[in-house]
Amino acid sequence: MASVATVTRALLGKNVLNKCKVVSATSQASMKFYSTASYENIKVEVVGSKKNVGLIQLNRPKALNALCKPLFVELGKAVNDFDADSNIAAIIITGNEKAFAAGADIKEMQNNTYSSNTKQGFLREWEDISNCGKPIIAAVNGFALGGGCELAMLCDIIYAGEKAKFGQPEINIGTIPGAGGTQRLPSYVGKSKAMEIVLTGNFFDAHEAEKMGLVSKVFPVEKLLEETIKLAESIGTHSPLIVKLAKQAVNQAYETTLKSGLQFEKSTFYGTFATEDRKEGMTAFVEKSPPNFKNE
Ligand code: CO8
Repeated sequence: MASVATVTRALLGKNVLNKCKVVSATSQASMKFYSTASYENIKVEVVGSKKNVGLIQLNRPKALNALCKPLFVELGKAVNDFDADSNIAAIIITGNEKAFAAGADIKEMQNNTYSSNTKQGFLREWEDISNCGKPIIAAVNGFALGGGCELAMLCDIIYAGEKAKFGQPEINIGTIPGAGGTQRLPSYVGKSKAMEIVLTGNFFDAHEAEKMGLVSKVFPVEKLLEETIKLAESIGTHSPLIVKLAKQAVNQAYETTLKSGLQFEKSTFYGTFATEDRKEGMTAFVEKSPPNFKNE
């Protein structure tokens, strides 16, 4: 299956990424974090014309990117590193054309017990993803099943290739979704759809996912990464501080009651008036000039 480098090289070859130059992970001292060499289950690159987009590709193609613990430990580290890097505006998580991720690794968890899951906090590394302050975009081609669908839902925006297949098939293997499939899915697609998906284990395609509101946009398979990088770059034109606050505020809509969510939103909105970037943004608008945000 094509690697990130292969995909981006192919795109560059077609001249479609001429504004989204791929930066070698080791080409700049400031990017020493992102040497892929230290990872076995993911690949990490910095992309975009401003080198401000962190790209993480899940890389267990033979297992359809099944989410084993070592993969999740690496993914959590890569997300944390990008979150801590002030050069990075947004993060993309992707897979390959056949699979975003076909779920938690069934072979790894086959012999787990209730007691071992509880004692070890099975897959607690997943929390690293939801704790990230920067926007994370899932670029989903191929299967996003079980934990793969839940990983996509942990991200802030989902873009999909037209052959993507989503589903929560845990019911087929005698379990239930364990990382948000019973909680996030209903709030994104409504109770009846979520019940149907969770109780049947049936897959649904990218266009259905878009119709339900799970996915923002669907693209031809080969355009997906390019379009996702463009989206990340567009977010990257805004104040990182305000982007972070906006992300927190939208998340409140899903993580709290409407009343306290609206209160949180109002106080965050008021709070933006204590920032230089809010002042700059409104002044620039009134003066009809481009804003020069300082992350202050
Ligand atoms: N885990 C481990 N290995 C997998 C997984 C998986 N989830 N999915 C695929 N593989 C492996 C296959 O075993 C196979 O390996 P091998 O070549 O060694 O036999 C290889 O990937 C290729 O798979 P297939 O031959 O099956 O490929 P097909 O194209 O025929 O089928 C499917 C593709 C339909 C995706 C099929 O592989 C499938 O049904 N996979 C399982 C999907 C699934 O049930 N996912 C849900 C898993 S449970 C889960 O995710 C719970 C999450 C809970 C999180 C809790 C957090 C606290």
